[in-house]
Amino acid sequence: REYFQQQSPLLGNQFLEDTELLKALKRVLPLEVLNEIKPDLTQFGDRVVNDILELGRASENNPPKLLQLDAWGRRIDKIVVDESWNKLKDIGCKEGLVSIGYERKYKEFSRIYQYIKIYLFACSSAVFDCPLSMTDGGARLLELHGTDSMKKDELQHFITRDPSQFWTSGQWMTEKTGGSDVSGSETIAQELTNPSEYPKLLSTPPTHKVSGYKYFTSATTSDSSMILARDVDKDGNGGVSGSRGLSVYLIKLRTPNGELDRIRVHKLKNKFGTKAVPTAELELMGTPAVRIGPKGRGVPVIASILNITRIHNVIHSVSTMRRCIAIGRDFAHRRTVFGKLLKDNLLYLSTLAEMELEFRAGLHFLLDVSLLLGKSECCATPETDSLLRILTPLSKLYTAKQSIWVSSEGIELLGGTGYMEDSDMPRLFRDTQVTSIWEGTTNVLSMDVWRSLKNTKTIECFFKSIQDRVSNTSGVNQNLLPLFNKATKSINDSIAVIRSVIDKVMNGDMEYAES
Ligand code: MFK
Ligand code: FAD
Repeated sequence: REYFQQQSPLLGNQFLEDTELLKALKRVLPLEVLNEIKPDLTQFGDRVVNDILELGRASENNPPKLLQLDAWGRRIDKIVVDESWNKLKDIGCKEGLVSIGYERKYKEFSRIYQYIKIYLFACSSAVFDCPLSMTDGGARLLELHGTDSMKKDELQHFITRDPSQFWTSGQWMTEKTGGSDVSGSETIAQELTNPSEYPKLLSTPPTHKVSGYKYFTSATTSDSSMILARDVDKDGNGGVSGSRGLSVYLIKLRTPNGELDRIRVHKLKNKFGTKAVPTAELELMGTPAVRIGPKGRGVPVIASILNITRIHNVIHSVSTMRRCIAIGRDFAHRRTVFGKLLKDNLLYLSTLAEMELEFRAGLHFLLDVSLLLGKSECCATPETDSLLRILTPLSKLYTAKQSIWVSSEGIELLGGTGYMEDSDMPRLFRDTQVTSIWEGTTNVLSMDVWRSLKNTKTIECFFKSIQDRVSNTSGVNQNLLPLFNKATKSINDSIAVIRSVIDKVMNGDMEYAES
């Protein structure tokens, strides 16, 4: 007997099929830029559902392993990753997933081009966007705070398109004492008395050695890392307490023969998601390091990474929403229930529509923040910088929460099969669950939004940008104008309420603030 066989949902070219993306790009990019980058986005839209997706699946199915001891009991602490993971690194490099943002061929629009490529890549790549995001952040940190020799050397390794020269970089802040609050960090940096005794692994000879236990270190197969450490004297004493005693240090993880340089990997984390990304608990054991930026300014210096990786987080969240919807929409054309295809079922469509709304909001948010970042790098004004400062944490915290909801719905869209590992939906859900935790939890980012609002200029820019947008009726369907006007009024009313809250708090009415 022949039994019924359900057709599986299929993914087509992820750029060409994404009609909202094309509309949104027309809004934010000059036509000549869009026309120039379209062929590249089109070829990449194909790759992410072919070879890249296959590599991502292979990485996911062969997660990293830690070999702590060799056959003779010698500590080697080797993290073994599947070959597919290394291939994803090469592809990321050759496709310019970091470099496009620094070549700046399209000036302030380059970030949009770069980030849309990563948006296409993220959900097929087993979260290889994680190491790329930290490398991007590291590159920005070096541009802003690196020495001339770092800009000529290490920065070039981060932004090259030559895989044989490409370095990825980590960002090691979190310790057992805290990830949101790094003030209790125990890792110390001691000035070296004998730098010449250390091999020269970076462009600058090491100035310090760092020692301490880092509790979460993602992409631990990276070539280098930026770490927070507390400056102490040569004997390991003294040091300013709290976060004002911390500085940023750059380390090279391995010696030329591939062995970790005075680093012990104690374990690989057993994670809910991001299974292909090696995340370790490790100990720095006097690892040679070079300070970047001023002593004691570690938090604001490393914030230049955070402000980039938080945008990558937005990319990942929005990409997840889009991928779940793409799978669900295709399925709706293939699955029949109660005599008709799901695509003709209004209740099913209304679920998809709610998901689509969150996705579109997130996509436009992402493009606006990417453009602001591009502007702040190429043609900054006080307004762009103020808006970027508040919209970065806001977009990260909002899209993370929404992508968790959308991907949970995504599982249900496919019914029982959606709950099966090989439908891809559980992986998308698990991988996006972390977006509300790493790079600052929702509460911590809310505090960051609040901190940025303490600057009155930021408040003015923020509300003006919203009001400009809601008063612009061009492109609004005439039939929907009354609804649009109603929404505009409600947004303006909300702004008035928020303003009065901010005023009261700024004037010291803390009782009101707490209530
Ligand atoms: C796939 C996509 C993404 C992939 C991700 C890759 C995996 C990586 C995973 C990670 O999670 S890496 C670790 C991420 N860790 C965090 O995000 C830490 C979360 N905690 C915070 O953000 C806290 O708010 C913070 C550590 C910054 C609090 O530290 P402090 O020392 O109590 O901060 P304080 O006193 O508020 O600020 C110190 C200075 O830094 C101030 O400048 P001034 O000294 O000049 O006044 C602040 O203005 C400045 N600052 C803080 N946050 C800033 C900032 N400046 C610019 N931008 C910011 N975001
Ligand atoms: P805590 O800071 O202890 O937070 C616990 C709870 O308290 C949270 O709900 C939080 O929202 C809440 N909270 C904290 N402060 C406040 C406040 N002021 N007001 C209200 N509520 C508050 N870190 C790195 O440095 N490098 C990495 O590569 C890295 N990779 C990671 C990979 C994964 C998969 C994960 C899960 C984490 C990774 N982290 C990494 C760590 C991550 O950044 C931290 O877990 C995160 O910042 C939260 O810190 P915590 O775990 O110490 O939680």
